[in-house]
This record gives sequence, C-alpha cells and structure tokens, in this order.
Amino acid sequence: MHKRVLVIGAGLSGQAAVQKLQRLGAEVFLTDSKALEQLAGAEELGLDEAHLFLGGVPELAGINPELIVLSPGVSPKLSLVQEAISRNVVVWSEVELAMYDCPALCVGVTGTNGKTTTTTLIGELAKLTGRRTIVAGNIGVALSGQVEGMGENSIVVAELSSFQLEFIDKLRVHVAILLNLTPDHLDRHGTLEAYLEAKAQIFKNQTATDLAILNWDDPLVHDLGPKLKSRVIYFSPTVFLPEGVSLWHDQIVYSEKRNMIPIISRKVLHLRGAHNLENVMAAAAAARALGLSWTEIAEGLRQFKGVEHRQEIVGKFEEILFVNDSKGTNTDAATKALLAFEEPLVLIAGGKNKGLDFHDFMKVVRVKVKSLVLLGLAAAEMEQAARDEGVQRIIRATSFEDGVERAIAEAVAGDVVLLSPACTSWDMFKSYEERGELFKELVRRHYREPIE
Ligand code: UMA
Repeated sequence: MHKRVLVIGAGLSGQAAVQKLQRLGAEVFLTDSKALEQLAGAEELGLDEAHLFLGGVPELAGINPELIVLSPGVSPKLSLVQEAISRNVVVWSEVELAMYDCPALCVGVTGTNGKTTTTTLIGELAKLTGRRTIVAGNIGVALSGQVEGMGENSIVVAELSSFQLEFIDKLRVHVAILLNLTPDHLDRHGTLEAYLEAKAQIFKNQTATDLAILNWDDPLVHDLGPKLKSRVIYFSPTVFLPEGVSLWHDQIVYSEKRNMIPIISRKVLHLRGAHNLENVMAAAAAARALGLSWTEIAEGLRQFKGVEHRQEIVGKFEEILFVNDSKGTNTDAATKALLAFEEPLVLIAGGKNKGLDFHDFMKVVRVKVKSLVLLGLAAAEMEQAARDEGVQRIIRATSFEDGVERAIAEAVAGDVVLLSPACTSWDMFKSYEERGELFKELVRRHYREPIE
C-alpha cells in the first residue's frame, strides 16, 4: 500500500476511505472545502491538525502524497487533482481503494437510471445463495466501510456511478451491468461521450471468464458488446432475443442455445413500468451467474417490493395515490416515472438542475400531466421549457411545503400525485432521501392517516 495518502472530500466516501487507509497502515491526510463543524463524523477519525486541511485547498507540495483518493462528488477538474495528475501522483476513486485487497466476487451495476433498484434486487437475490453478501456504493453506503473481512466466497453487490468509475485502476467487476445511458451529469462530464466512457470503465478489467450484462434496446450500450473481452448477455423487454433475457408474451424468459426457459410472468412483479422490467431482467441474468436456480430467482423476483424514494407508494388518501420518486433526479428518470402511470397525474418537479435541457421532458409532461407544480432553483427554467412545449397548467410554488399543498389542492379522486423532480435536491436538501422523507411526512400530516 502507498505510504502517504491524501483523501479529498470528507463525506461518506472520504471518511470510510480514511478509516480503511488507517487500517492498512498508511499516513492519511484529509481535505475538504467545508469546515470541521460542517462535517459530521470527521472529528472521530482521529486525525491531528497536521493531517487535516479543512475549509480550503492545501498545497500539494506540502503533503507530497503518493496516492490521492477522490470522493465521487469531487470533480477531477479541481486544481489540486489536476496538479497531482500532472505530477504523476496516482489518483484512485474510493471504490478502487475499497476493492484493492478484497477477494470477494464483485457484481457492479451502473447506468443512468435504475441502478439502485437493480442493485438492491441483486443484493436480495445474492443473499439467497447463502454466501456472505454486502450491498454498497452509490446506493448511499461507502464501499470502503463494508468490505473488511470478506473472503473469496463472499459477494459484493456495488452500485457504481460514473463519478466512482472515472478513477478505477485494477478494480475487476466480475459481473458488470450497464443498464442504460441517457444525458446526465453533463455539468461534470462535459459530453455524452465522456459520460459513456466513464460508465464503460466498469468493463475495464474484465476477463473472458467474466460477464457483461447489456441493454439490447439502448444503442450506445448495445454497441459496446462486441468490444468487450468478457462474455456478454443482452436483455430486452421490447424484442425477443434468441440468446439472452427477454419477453415471450407476458413471460420473462431466458434463452440460451435456442433453448427458452420461462422465468416468471411480468404480471406477478410488484415493480411497475417498462424500465423496471429491464431492471428485473438484468438482475435475473446476474443472479443466474451467481449460481441460483431459475426457481430460486423467480421466488426472489416475486417477493421484491421495490426501493424507498423510487416510485415508492406513500399511500392512497381520499382516493388519491401519492408516489414518492424523489430519486428521479434527472429528466430521464422522471420521464420513466410519468410513463409508469395510466392515471391523471399531478407532478411536483424542480430542484437544482444538473445541466440538462427540459424541453423533451416537457413534451412528455404535456401528454401525461394535468397539473405541473414547479419549485426550487430550476423552476423558472422549467417553466419556460414547459411553456415552450405547450404545457397548460403550471403552478409555481414558493417552497417545498407549498408545492406539496398546491399539488394536493390540484388532485381529485383517481389521480396520482407524483414527486419526481427531474433535478437534484441540493438547492433545498442534503439529499434526495431527505426530500422524499419530507414529502411523505407532509402528505401524511395533511391527511393525518392513510385510508388504505
Ligand atoms: N467536496 C470538496 N471539494 C469539492 C467537492 C466536494 O471538499 O470540490 C467535499 C464536500 O464539501 C463534502 C464531500 O466532498 O464534504 C462530499 O463528498 P461526495 O460528494 O463524494 O459525497 P459522499 O458523502 O462521499 O457520497 C458519495 C456519493 N455522492 C456523490 O457522488 C455526489 C453518494 O452518492 C454515495 O452514496 C456515497 O458516496 C457512498 O458511496 C449519492 C449521489 O448523489 C447518492 N450520487 C450521484 C447520483 O446518484 O446521481 C452520482
């Protein structure tokens, strides 16, 4: 292990990285643009003043690190990182550090949307193998803090973001899934090509014995297949695949060497929407690679009820269904949520834009949404796009609380009130979880009790 290591960012990833490095016996330095009192948990790391650089950016020469561990939210454009790269200092993402000495089998899930649902589902399926399983990564739990003591027979199921994959070196993902790719995080990556390149890093260290699971219907993802060293399995809910996971009428089927094995009927799944079918198919392929039987996989799929903040049913109040999709932080995710419902929709959207254009999204809103409630920093930009696209009923809220009340006032029996912001929460909240929790609380408080 490198002796002098600088960790940049003291959030979940940074703190877990520091602790792992300390266990490995490195001399660890930590920096964050925030001050100590703004960084919960940082004090407990036991770093003295000579090793902590908070509230600003330290001089690289003063620390002279051999290795830099980057938190995912820290842009590589940061001058400190740029200087380190130009001086040939090794830069790792936190997930590289996490898996550096971990012999477990690694299942990695990336893609613009559906990562959390698919990762969670694979985690549930992986547990059916009876092997020690952890689920971590972009899902909200830093990988570095979870992998200690894992053996060769253990399974790591990791949600991997483009930010985390940007700086991997030797991380080998034995079963790697790329779900889809649509514009997201362009403020960080610049172009869709650069974003794809970061995501495709998940396949970087795969060998011929590893497995890549790819979306047949997503052209950018599909075309990666022939370029990979690993075995490739495609999935598609739209066309029947003679090799891969697809649909045969309502059955999800696995086809191999012209042999079609029915897995489960889509009708018995709790998850709604075509995109969730993709997630289920990808998870089934991964679970098969873990050695589960189709019967075990079907049982795991049947039992899976979904993930909090991801099209989560809050409840039905006065015949209005409330759905919390706070994790819909980009236009693609929010579009998928809109398309999952047949009922008239009241949509609450807005927050902090990630550099996305809202016009295509507003085309879907015009067709699917009866009332659009906008809030947050991006509200004006979203309103302009909505007007350009002919959305009829637009309501501007003065706060999140006001937005929820306005949405309730717009809804009648039989409607769905959907929070799917198409933006991050970072203008008003610490996280999408906090935003989703407040939504649920406000709805419950308004009605006091659910009717069903
Ligand atoms: N910081 C600096 N300088 C900078 C930028 C940030 O010092 O230039 C500091 C901040 O002041 C802050 C710290 O870095 O104290 C935060 O680091 P971070 O943003 O990497 O956040 P973590 O708490 O480490 O959480 C990260 C992921 N966050 C991001 O990628 C933005 C979490 O994903 C992940 O769950 C966690 O690691 C554990 O692995 C969240 C996320 O929003 C859910 N991900 C994005 C997404 O899903 O769209 C990619």
